[in-house]
Amino acid sequence: MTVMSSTATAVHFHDQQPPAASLTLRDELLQGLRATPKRSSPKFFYDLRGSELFDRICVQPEYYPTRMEEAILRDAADDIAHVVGKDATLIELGSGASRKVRLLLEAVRPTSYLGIDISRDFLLDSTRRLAADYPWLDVHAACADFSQRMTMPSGLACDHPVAFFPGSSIGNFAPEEAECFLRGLHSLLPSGSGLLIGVDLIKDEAILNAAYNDAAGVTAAFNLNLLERLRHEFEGDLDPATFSHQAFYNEARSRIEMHLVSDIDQTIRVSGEVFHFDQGETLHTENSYKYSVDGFRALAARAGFESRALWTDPDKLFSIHYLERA
Ligand code: AVJ
Repeated sequence: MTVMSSTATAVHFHDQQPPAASLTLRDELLQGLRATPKRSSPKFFYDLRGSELFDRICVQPEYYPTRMEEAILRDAADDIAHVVGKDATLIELGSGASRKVRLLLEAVRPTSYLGIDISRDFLLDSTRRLAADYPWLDVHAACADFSQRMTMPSGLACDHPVAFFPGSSIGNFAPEEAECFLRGLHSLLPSGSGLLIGVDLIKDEAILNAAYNDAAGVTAAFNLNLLERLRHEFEGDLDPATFSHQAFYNEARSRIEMHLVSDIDQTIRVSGEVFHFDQGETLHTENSYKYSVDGFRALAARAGFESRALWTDPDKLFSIHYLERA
């Protein structure tokens, strides 16, 4: 299916996802709520409102990852173009607003771009704008859950695929899951393909804690929006005002943990099922793992990706790796 935007620029759209609130998503959600401790996959954050709130997180002064990664991409664009090479197909995993890739397009000049995201409306909107702004670029959009098994959409020229996975989204996976995810990419991509990946670095705890507890409360709103989504999309019967945002660095596991804490002892209902929260009990909503440069290289190597280049900012807050599929 090809969807025309108002500026009549074509985006080739590939719907690879069952409709929102499908049985599998609902089952996954309920499974997490039944577990001890209660948990929810971070992908549930990203409804339209959640994606908008995430975009606002990215411009909060305490949230350094986006600013640092963009600065690195801007500074290193020509170097990146050099290692990526000519006639690439850039495949962005979790493309969101497709803003970061803009920093690379003029330098890298790929033949085509494929944005993959779970938030359908957000994806369509941002890839349409990209197609309008870069008329020379063949733009594709696939609505899919890239944490599940994926297939390459048909009609996309793919002589030199380069996956682009910015934002340290890899940090949402536990290290063993990250390795498994990279193995999946390894089997999807031919030998010689590239992987340009942003990875947040281990650093002073105070900087990490501040980044996930911004003074304007945007990260809190993002976390709490999950409860609104439960209400509207999954027949949730609960009062979001009875939960609080919690985020802290777990040093032993090199990860930020986000939780929704129940302020009271209560029973809620989701999709007709009853869940009890003790006062202070949490729903664990996200992990964001941090790596050292060598730690991430070792993980990638175990999945069959060899380190080709690395860029960081002067304070070593954030890193961008270029890896080649062996
Ligand atoms: C998109 C997973 C990289 O872990 O920093 C930001 C998500 N959560 N603030 C991160 C997030 C709270 C973000 N990632």
